[in-house]
Amino acid sequence: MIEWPRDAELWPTVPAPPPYPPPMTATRDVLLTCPLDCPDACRLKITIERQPDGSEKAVKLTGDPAHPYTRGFACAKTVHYPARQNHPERPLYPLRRVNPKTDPEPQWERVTWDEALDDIAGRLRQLIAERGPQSILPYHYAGNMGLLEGSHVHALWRALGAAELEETICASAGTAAWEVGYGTRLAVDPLDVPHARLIVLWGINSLSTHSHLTPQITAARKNGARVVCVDPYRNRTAAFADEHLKIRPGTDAALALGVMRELFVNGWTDAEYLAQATEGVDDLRAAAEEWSPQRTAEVTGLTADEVRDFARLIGTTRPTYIRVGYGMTRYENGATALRAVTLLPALTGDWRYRGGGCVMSTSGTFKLNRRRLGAAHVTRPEAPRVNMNELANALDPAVGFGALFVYNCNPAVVSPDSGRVRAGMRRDDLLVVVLEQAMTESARLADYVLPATTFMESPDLYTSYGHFWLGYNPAELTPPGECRPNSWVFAELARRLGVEEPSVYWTADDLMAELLDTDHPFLDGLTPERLKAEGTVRLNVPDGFLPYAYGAETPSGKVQLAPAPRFVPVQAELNADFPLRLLTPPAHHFLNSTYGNLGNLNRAEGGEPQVLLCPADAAASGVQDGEYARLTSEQGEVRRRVKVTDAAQPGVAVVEGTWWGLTAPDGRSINELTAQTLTDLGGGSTFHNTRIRVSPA
Ligand SMILES: Nc1nc2c(c(=O)[nH]1)N[C@H]1C(S)=C(S)[C@@H](COP(=O)(O)OP(=O)(O)OC[C@H]3O[C@@H](n4cnc5c(=O)[nH]c(N)nc54)[C@H](O)[C@@H]3O)O[C@H]1N2
Ligand SMILES: Nc1nc2c(c(=O)[nH]1)N[C@H]1C(S)=C(S)[C@@H](COP(=O)(O)OP(=O)(O)OC[C@H]3O[C@@H](n4cnc5c(=O)[nH]c(N)nc54)[C@H](O)[C@@H]3O)O[C@H]1N2
Ligand code: SF4
Ligand SMILES: [Mo]
Repeated sequence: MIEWPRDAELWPTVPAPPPYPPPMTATRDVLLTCPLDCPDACRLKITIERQPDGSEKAVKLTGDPAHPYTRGFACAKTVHYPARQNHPERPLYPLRRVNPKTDPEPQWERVTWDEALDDIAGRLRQLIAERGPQSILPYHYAGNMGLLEGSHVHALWRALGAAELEETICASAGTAAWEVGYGTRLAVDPLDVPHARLIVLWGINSLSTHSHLTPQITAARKNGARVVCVDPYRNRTAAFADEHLKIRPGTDAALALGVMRELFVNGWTDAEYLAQATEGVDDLRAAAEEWSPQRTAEVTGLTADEVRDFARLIGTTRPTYIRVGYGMTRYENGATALRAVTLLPALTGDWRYRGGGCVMSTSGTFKLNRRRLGAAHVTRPEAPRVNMNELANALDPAVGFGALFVYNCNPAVVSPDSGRVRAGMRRDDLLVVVLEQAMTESARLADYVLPATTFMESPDLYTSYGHFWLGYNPAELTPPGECRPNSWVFAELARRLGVEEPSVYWTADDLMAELLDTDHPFLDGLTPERLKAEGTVRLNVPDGFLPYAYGAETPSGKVQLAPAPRFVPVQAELNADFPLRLLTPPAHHFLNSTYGNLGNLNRAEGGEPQVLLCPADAAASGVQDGEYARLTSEQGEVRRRVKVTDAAQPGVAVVEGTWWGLTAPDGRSINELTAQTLTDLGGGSTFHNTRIRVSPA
């Protein structure tokens, strides 16, 4: 028999059972705006899963079914964002390079944030003292489109008086051209596209690069609309269209002028619109007069009948919706090309019809108070300006930059003449800091790699260049390791450098209050509280918005047709040495160089970059399908596998996508072939201007 002690205190204490472990499968769904440089700015539904150790991880991503424009799907690339976010090589801690940057394989030591920032700040302070703040070159683009992490964080550099980087790599030629004709970049509501009877996709591979326009185009098609694609090669969009005009590269201004002539000759212009809303029609008529269908055909490589039929279609179909991309702008004569094309709806009066007109970007509808965004108000007029397309030149030692600070950008891959860019980054007298989410080839050339957060890990606001919704993202995930938002890194550097400008230290809340502090009717009732509560809010752009029906936001208040755009051929002519024009447009499964480190997306793109050649050019170059070939330009040489296809036209070679050099057979970026040449207006990039020869490898 057991004898129990009478005194309860003598009983053995039973330890409390441990709490039930959280179920391993617990998940929650969150809604966030896609931060990538893409017009669609999708509202995404992201599934976050709690891990056994209590941490959380994004595991699945799709589109928000409730968002009227996103319509429940994400693109073929961003559905894989979780793999990029959880990538095994994602930098999680500050890293300092321990071997020379000229060694092919970088070696790193992990350092604390304090060590890294103290040393970087010390070196910047020394540079400022010895050579002035203008010896610091920040380099950035739109890896993150957030108004805080993408746009506002430049405030530090302006407060310091560092060199002012002109962000020209993508849209500046188009923007400058649009401004001449129309002023601010306003646009037709993408949800009005189903009203269009003719859709022209002109120099845009929209099925790949603007995929949420596709349901709208399909709806228009169901209503009987025709779809025409104008592009030098048969891309996905051309294959989808009812008709493909395989234009010779760099000749769009000629085609637009040829169409205009037919509009004038056949009386397909809208006299009332021209009188009320435009200025300079006589100059445009005179410029168009020279462009008979025959001459237009000779220059553009189309037939005279194709030119006539295209003009008739545009002239007699209301509403016609023209969606231009940046493809035609990436030439020496690119801004003029875009200006010519975008003036077509001013002749036909399409701006007066719902679903008619032309769209390049909706950016101008976001009438935010941008006065102090990026501390623009403290920009110093004496700060040297550097066109980002000329980075290769800027990194020449003679120019005198002592520090390069890269964020939201991957210049070793995406910038023109990238062979020289890489050589410049390797200079041992240049401090290179790369703030990154991925171990990119730019990061591999850094003295310091600093680990950045992603859009799920820090709060931000997002506009769009393809629709009218403003987005707000709270931070939904705790950053892994020691990743930090750009804004945190810059504030910490600013503190160390004694920067007093208050806007440098703004949080997302401060910035939101500032940006929404405006009386513009498009932002009526759009308060920070509402934006935070709803997450995505449509601007108060009126339903059935007709942006240029009565004129434009130009100094005259009218759409400016004069001075008329005039066709000037690309000066870098094809010749016996360089008989082919090389186009390097975006790949379906990458977003610029983002996603280039995901194996499955590389495989979806064919496993390695390929050069498309038509059978005649392959034969003339002595190369065969499936073999490697050398591609040589005035800038450099790369090796690529050949794909012989009639998708390409004679005289045109195509390599889709800015692949990581690491995934190419020779380790080289395609931009080793492209040049720093600038556009006729806006200082833009001219990636498709490149002339090359192809020879057996
Ligand atoms: N899947 C995917 N989507 C993306 C991107 C991506 O990399 N991948 N990038 C994003 C970014 S940053 C941007 S700027 C946009 C760019 O998206 P787009 O504007 O669609 O891309 P572009 O490089 O301008 O090329 C578009 C098309 O123009 C054609 N083109 C080239 N030269 C000419 C010409 O002389 N005349 C005409 N008519 N067409 C020509 C090219 O062959 C190509 O098919 O896409 C965004 N979306
Ligand atoms: N040959 C050729 N070259 C081209 C083009 C072409 O068509 N042909 N297209 C051009 C165009 S249109 C563009 S827009 C440029 C784009 O060039 P980039 O702006 O360099 O775009 P990505 O290659 O996507 O690289 C963006 C980088 O930013 C990083 N990033 C993203 N979010 C953050 C963040 O919050 N913080 C930090 N610190 N980093 C972040 C990503 O990890 C990624 O490595 O490329 C241009 N280059
Ligand atoms: S990359 Fe573009 S299409 Fe893809 S999810 Fe982001 S915004 Fe949408
Ligand atoms: Mo771009």
